[in-house]
Amino acid sequence: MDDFIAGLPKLELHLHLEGTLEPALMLHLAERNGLTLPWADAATLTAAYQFDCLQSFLDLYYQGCNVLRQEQDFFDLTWAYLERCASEQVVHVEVFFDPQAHTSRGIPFETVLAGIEAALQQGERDLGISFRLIMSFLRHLGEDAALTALARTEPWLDRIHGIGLDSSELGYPPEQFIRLFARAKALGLPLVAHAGEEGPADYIWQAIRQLGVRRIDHGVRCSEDPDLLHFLADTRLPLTVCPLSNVRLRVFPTMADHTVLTLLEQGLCVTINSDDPAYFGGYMAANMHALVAELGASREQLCRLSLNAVEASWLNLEAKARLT
Ligand code: ES4
Ligand code: ZN
Repeated sequence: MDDFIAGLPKLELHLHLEGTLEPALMLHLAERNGLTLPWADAATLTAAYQFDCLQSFLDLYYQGCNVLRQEQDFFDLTWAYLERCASEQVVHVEVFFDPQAHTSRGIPFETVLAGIEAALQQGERDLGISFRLIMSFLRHLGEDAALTALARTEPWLDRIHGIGLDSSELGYPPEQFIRLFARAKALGLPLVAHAGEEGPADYIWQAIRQLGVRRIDHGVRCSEDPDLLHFLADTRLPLTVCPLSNVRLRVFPTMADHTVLTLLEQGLCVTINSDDPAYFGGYMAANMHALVAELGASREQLCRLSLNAVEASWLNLEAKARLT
């Protein structure tokens, strides 16, 4: 099974680049930028990765972002992730970045975009990994801040392939972001949103009906609403599920409780993704290994999960055909 997982072509559709910041790189960038972190070494930092909910993780995630200052930092972050992808046979990635987590600290948007994009282009050229780049908005900062951020990035939007919505979910339902998503749609951008991770099934409905998303990030709480399950099975509107993330953030008590294979067997277009792998204990292959070890996932199910990711991706038809 190890060889099977290693060789299976994979696509990653739910990944926060800032969540790939490994402890060693965080410490290295802190030193390079003359910053002092509260953690002396990688072991101490890793020991701090004990989360009891989404917010406890986000507090650390935004602290980690603080070491990202120069274009080279964003390049190094993205390049390290792509090298990891190449080593795991990940052939296509659709990745998020959180511009507001950087512009709010005085880092220019151009700096962030230039570093990330240069690494993605080098990855396509030298590693053969195709990509899409999704600009995500932080729901805890509210819709007006997101609209301002979107307006400021309009000069660069031809280099952005989609719009997402992430950060603290409870108390920030999708219906608070209707104007933001209408504006992004008018600009011609594909839309996705995190929904139904900690929030209820109704947040998934809101994202679909009121924001017009073409994919839901997480979405695992759809199991609580039979009508929604039927809708997702009928329409094949994809869910980008992140098993290790869900267990680390206690969306499910243990991996044995995870419902992703049930959703797969119910005919939903579910995919496997790593979310914030530096914080949650593993990249794509580790997520697949966990499904095999704890849920008894078969080779055929892993193949179907990869094929779902091809279907759910924003690749053109010709590229999809090459992967199937
Ligand atoms: C995130 Cl796991 C998760 N959920 C919501 N927002 C996020 N940003 C980074 N990781
Ligand atoms: Zn996420």
